[in-house]
Amino acid sequence: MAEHELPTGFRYLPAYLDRPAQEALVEEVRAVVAAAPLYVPQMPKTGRPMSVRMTNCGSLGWVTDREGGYRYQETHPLTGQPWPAIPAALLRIWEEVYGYPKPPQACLVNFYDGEAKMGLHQDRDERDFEAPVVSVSLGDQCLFRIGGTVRGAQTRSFRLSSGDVVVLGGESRLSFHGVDRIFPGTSTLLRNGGRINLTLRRVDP
Ligand code: MD3
Ligand code: FE
Repeated sequence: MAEHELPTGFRYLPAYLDRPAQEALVEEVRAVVAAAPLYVPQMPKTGRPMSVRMTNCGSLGWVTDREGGYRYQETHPLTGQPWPAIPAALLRIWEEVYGYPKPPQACLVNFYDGEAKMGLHQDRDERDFEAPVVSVSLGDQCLFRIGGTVRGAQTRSFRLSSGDVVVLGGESRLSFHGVDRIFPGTSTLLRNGGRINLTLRRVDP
């Protein structure tokens, strides 16, 4: 990645979803959360709680706790039940933005309240790095940061707004990224505020 540039394969699609589509997707997420409640993930080894609350839909879900660390599994860690299905509207976005030949297996649902953030990290618990990660933002804006594929490389920051889609393919698939802060009160989509991020992922090659 050249300095001042974003890694190749990174695509930012602002306002990909209009307001009615965002509202419909929020209803789908509410149904997912009703079946698979949001929970507080723990960092491996330390057990330190993350500030984001999480759940999943799809045949696999990404989970983390003190004992087991980062992993994908077929069931919700608290209910023991299979994750609910990925909503059709999300499967359509996955097909539209990249055309990957296989469907996503996991959709991680991250909920950020006004104080939540996510430190700079790579997503490398999947076995298929050819598949992109596709992110959909709903609700309050956030300050998103993306860097290179080695920690310490220059990073760039920008705001993600409700309805924005980000596609992380190619080189960007293994880039460091995180969420530095939420901007409370910047969206009317969610009655009680906050931000939802949905990331579609393929785990198996
Ligand atoms: C760049 N989520 O769930 S979405 C995550 O807004 C995660 O909740 C953030 O990082 C959020 O792992 C960022 C945008 C995103 C997602 C996955 C990526 C950017 C990425 C994977 C590789 C590189
Ligand atoms: Fe990530």
